[in-house]
Amino acid sequence: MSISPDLAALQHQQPWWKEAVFYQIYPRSFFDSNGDGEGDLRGITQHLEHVRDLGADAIWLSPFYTSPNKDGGYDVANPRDVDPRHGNLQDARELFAKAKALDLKILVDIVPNHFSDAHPWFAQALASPKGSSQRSRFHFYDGKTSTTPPNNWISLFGGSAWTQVEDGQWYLHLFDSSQPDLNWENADVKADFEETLRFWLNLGVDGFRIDVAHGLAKENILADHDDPQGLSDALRLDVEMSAEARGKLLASVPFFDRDGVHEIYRGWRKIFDSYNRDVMAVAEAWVHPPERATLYVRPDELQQVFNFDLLVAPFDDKELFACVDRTLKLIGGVGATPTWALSNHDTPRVASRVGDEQARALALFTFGLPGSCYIFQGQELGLPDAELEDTDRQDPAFFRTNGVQKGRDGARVPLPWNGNATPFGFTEGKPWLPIPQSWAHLSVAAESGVPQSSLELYRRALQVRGSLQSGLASFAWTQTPNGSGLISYRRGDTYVIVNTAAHEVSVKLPEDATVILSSIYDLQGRVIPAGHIRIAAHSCIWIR
Ligand SMILES: [Ca+2]
Repeated sequence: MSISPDLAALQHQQPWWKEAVFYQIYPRSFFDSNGDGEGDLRGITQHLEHVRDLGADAIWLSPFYTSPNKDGGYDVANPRDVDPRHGNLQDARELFAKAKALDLKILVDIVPNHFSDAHPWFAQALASPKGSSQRSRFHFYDGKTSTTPPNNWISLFGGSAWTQVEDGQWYLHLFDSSQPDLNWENADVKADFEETLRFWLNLGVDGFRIDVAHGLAKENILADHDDPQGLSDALRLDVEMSAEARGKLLASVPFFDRDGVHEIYRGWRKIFDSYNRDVMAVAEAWVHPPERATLYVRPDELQQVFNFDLLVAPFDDKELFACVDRTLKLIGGVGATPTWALSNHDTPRVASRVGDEQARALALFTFGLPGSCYIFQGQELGLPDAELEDTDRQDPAFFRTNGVQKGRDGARVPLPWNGNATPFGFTEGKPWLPIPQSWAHLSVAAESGVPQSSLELYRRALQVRGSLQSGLASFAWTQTPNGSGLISYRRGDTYVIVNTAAHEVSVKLPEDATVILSSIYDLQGRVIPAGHIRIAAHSCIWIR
């Protein structure tokens, strides 16, 4: 793909992350190098060419830090070391060196809302008296009575958000009881995270994905909420609820998106800017109303904030248009970079949520948009959520709700690499979650070189996407919802048209338009001389 000199100059000027494609690696499920059934850093190093060949610009590594792994590594016991199940610091250095050699930038996860109860600080807090500085690193309080916690908040993984310790005090955990929330008003907490940021930056990473970035500051911590279960449900994407009910509840969260979080990120930004390269961070921030997302990407704060709208949006012209248009106006309106994600490790996979054809169309639709795209490992293969037996499940959300919430394991099943029989080359041992035998045709090897495959569609699309990187200015809607199921936009000289209807729709095109990408393979490369094309149901095309 040739790039005009002007465009090349523009790309040179703008920071690398502005229109980057980030590939999210869930280390436990990427590739197992030593046969113990769990993915590891060496496995990532060995197979990083897969990410380069896909056409991604950066990797985001979900946590690989020392952890009892009760919440998929998001329960960190030492944020400045590698868990033995994933390898060691030397393996991390080798992985970072390999990424640099492949010209891939590196984001690592930072988990500032809580530590694991296996972090030395928590043992120190338990061993210290009420009111001690060791306890003040977490949220320890006396209960309302000797048997009633300080308030009625519910953990996002179910059950009370409080657990009582031996001397009668209670500690707050918005997630699992093994994940005590940190008290960000404590100076030790602030200093420790600054040390962690520097530690990884000094090892060469290019930035961070900030877990629960909206959760660090808590308000009214000793007051009850008037609908704690509703609030807890509203905060989970896998619990169905009307948008109206969800919005109403989310407007009253006392522990998320409080104004106090922003001072923390202004401090972090100063650290990022003290490095002589474009260090960036993306916030996982669930906020309401959506306008509040823009606060995280003010010029002296973070560079990106995840936009989760597409993780829940139905495959519908009006909904997609509304979601994209709102994001472009909101985020673009403050001069920040929009982000687009269809799947991640916390939500149902897009192919299961909207269907295979629709997922491919959605991918093409979003890859043309201005901003950054995040791809969750396996999304490029079109993987669905795996069906799991309850006996195989590992997500604490499943256990804390007695199985009411099935949890997120279905999206976390290891990648199928090659061969005809499960576990498809992922491991020489027994994978930590079983890989369905029905995935034989979805492995990297099975899809490579097969033009109709999801993998080859992603590879082609990301290659073509590179020629579009010209910022927000070049974007314009060319078809807004009109009842046909079609919506389309122009990006520079390229038109992206998606048909959300369950039947084909005829569209008039400029004379001699060429289909440069199609989510349904048989249109690929076709020149449309007569000016009309029939766009298949649930499909997306790029034309030029
Ligand atoms: Ca391993």
